[in-house]
Amino acid sequence: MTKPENVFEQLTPPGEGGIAVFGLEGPAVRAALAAAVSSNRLATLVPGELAYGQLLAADGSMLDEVLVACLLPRGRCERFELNCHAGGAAAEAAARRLVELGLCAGELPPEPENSALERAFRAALHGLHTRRQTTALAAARSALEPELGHICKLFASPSGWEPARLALQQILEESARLEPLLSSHRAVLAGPANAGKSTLFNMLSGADRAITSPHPGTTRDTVEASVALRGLSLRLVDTAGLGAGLGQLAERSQQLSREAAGDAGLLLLVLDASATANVAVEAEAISRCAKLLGAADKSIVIRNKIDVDATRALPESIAGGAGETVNVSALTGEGLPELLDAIERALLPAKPAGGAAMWKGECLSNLHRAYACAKMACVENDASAAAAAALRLEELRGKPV
Ligand SMILES: Nc1nc2c(ncn2[C@@H]2O[C@H](COP(=O)(O)OP(=O)(O)O)[C@@H](O)[C@H]2O)c(=O)[nH]1
Ligand SMILES: [Mg+2]
Repeated sequence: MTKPENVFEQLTPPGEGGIAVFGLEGPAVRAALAAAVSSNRLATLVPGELAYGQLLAADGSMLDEVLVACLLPRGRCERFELNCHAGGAAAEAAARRLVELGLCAGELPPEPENSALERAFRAALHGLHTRRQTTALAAARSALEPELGHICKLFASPSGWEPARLALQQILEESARLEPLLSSHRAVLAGPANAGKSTLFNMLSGADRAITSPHPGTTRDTVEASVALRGLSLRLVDTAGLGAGLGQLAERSQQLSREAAGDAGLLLLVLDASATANVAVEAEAISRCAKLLGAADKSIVIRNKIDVDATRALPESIAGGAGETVNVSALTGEGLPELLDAIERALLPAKPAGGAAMWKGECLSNLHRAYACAKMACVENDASAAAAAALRLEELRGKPV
């Protein structure tokens, strides 16, 4: 008997439970669901995402409210789960509708034992926060498997060694581009008191988490929030203003700020660009800011309060520092898109091209080792090195023993 291509199976026991869950697998399952479930998210749903909608009968009447989950594919086949109300009749109606849509009731293929590669990708998915990240990881994963198969074959004859080395090099380069997209970055807002750090923090995190006020020294502790900016995952940190400290508490706050800034993957230095800034009071703060800027790996200087005016030039000690300068108003949102562009450029200097890639861990180390063997094979004309490279790749693709 030939196996039906598009299958569904009720995973929950039949009867009067609260929810019935159907597992669905096959190349035409997404199109079938999109035709019968009223959710425009279905067409682009990626693994790990849910879509809510109504399951509609052929005449357009509503059968049930449902949740569709997109699962990680097994091999090349897409997999979904359809969650609907149980209570017998609803689940039966859903099952009938799935048959009408061309799916066969049957048993889903058993979960295959995962290769090292598959396990690494599944583990990686858990650490991600944004759609851009999961889409990039899924693209890298689906391109990697066939590419490694192709490279393994190249190692079979000496004329294939150099193309194999080049192909591995491309995977490693794409992996390096993918890494900052999938990682979480610590971005620290620092600068003089009253520059607008907390206002900007609230704007970027979309919540009134940090207290803002015209009184310098309002922020004492560092405040943190996880935010997604341009699909990048950031841990955003607001800090107390730097400057001539008033008393022990202020000094301690500022020490925390400096420590936070020292840890930052990205320093966001906020300065008041308007004529309202008290330049004399800020002198000490600016010299502390310049030090932070000098020590920062990556930085952006943010000239804030341009809704008032932007007449104040950057202090010399700051203007000389590395990194981009962006004009914004944390109050009105002016300049925010440009700030997000600058943050994206700083954290993701080269965008992944959507090719085969691997993300961190043992599998990536194995790819590096395979590349080292491939290089040796090419340079030394060493057949045993070529065999070792192919073996490493087979280990990645192979099933556990
Ligand atoms: N006009 C204007 N006022 C701002 C802007 N950003 C912050 N402020 C005001 O400046 C004061 C200090 O802001 P805050 O965020 O507490 O500064 P922080 O000390 O750097 O955290 C508050 O009264 C804010 O409302 C801005 O872009 N434009
Ligand atoms: Mg503050």
